[in-house]
Amino acid sequence: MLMSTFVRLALPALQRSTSAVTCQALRVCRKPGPTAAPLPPCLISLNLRGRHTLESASLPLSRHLVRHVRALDDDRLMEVEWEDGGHSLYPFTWLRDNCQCPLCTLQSAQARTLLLADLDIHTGVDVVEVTNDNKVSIIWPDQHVSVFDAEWLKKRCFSPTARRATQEELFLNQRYYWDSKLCIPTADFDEVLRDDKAALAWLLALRRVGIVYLKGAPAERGQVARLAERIGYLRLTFYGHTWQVQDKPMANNVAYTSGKLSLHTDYPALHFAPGVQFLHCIEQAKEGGESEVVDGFHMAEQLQREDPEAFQTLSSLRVDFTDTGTDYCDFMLQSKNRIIEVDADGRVVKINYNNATRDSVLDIPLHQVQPFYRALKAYVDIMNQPENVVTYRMEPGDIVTFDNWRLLHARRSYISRPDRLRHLEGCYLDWDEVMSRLRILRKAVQVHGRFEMSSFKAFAKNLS
Ligand code: OGA
Ligand code: NM2
Ligand code: ZN
Ligand code: ZN
Repeated sequence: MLMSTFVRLALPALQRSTSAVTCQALRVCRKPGPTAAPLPPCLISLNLRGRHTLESASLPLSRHLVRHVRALDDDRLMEVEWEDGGHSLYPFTWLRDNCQCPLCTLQSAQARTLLLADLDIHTGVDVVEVTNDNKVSIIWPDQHVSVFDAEWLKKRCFSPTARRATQEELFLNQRYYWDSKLCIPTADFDEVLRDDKAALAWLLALRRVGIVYLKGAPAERGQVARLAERIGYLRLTFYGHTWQVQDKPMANNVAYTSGKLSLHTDYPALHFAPGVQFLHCIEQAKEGGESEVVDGFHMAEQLQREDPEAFQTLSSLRVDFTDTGTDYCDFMLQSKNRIIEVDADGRVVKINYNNATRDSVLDIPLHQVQPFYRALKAYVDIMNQPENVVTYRMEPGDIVTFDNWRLLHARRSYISRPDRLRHLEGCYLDWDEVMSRLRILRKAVQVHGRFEMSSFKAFAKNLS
């Protein structure tokens, strides 16, 4: 089992701001060369911004100084010239729509109260000017006044580069791809529950790498729920709030046997599969029951390179999945999902595949059936290559947390013994809630630019 040891990364920035705090960063070991994502430029700029914040802590609003503003009336745009020489353009309509004053915004909710019905989408401006405290003020033709913070404007700049940077900061969509050489990032269960910096490092790695191992949980039920509550709330499904993976008589799912589970994502029988999964080992089998994971996004990228036709098939055909039974209550699910889900720009965003719940109903034209099987086989063959699979064995007290939209996971068959029943407790969460907690923690830890950069320097070093 290739799993990293804990490392304590001293973060001078954090130490300065929180006395003698050291940060237990998560660490990934080696990453294969060809797929190593270079450190994204946006992370570098985040770092610079973080550093700047630290050094000018008493001047949090003066990071981006406005040199000049003017109205381009013909184009109905306001142009901001920044002190560093850069320019940003903002449409009048957008500025009026996003007036931050108490008449236009419910400040306690940070939500817009201005109605679209009351928005003149052809508005001009009377006056635009820079205030003494580095804000931009606009007087509208009806004498309504809007004042915009420079930092607020900077973050909302419409240039492609700025939009990309802001979206990356909000959604952290850059991923580190890996293969069998991955050392799974590992953290301490109690520390993640107790310490915000440890929790942030956990969630950042969960997002970027897709899997984090937590050690040291009590080997009893209830721990995945505690972990879910650290984030927000768990995702209820027909298998219950949490569920017990055990060899059960009359099992309502192949997971509840001692058989082998081939590489799968959980719950493609739902149109919105759970984004994140926690599995806590309470009792392990004496023989068998080892775990395997692959990076489904990386494998999809490989498929696209090696067999574009198969990639095209799996990212376009909608496959039927089904799940019927009784658990939390009775259920009769049907779904149609693309095995490789891509966004409008062709980027892979989700894998939906569990061979056990793939329906015998296959709603595709006759002549596409054989090409479909060929494509699926090509994808599964790639993910089964030993150089792509990470194998580990869970012991009581271990919790694996992973991206169920990205990873496929498997279990080797095991010998079931009634006196030592293998027992994992699992639960699901969704990415919206996980990302929400991540953003809050990042804000709480404050020097997030520096913090993230430090974490990812550790990753990058070990990944390339
Ligand atoms: C599952 C599953 C893994 C295991 O229950 O869906 O993947 O090790 N279980 O039992
Ligand atoms: N369990 C583990 O897709 C699936 O059926 C995954 C879900 C039973 C909750 C298994
Ligand atoms: Zn207003
Ligand atoms: Zn599973």
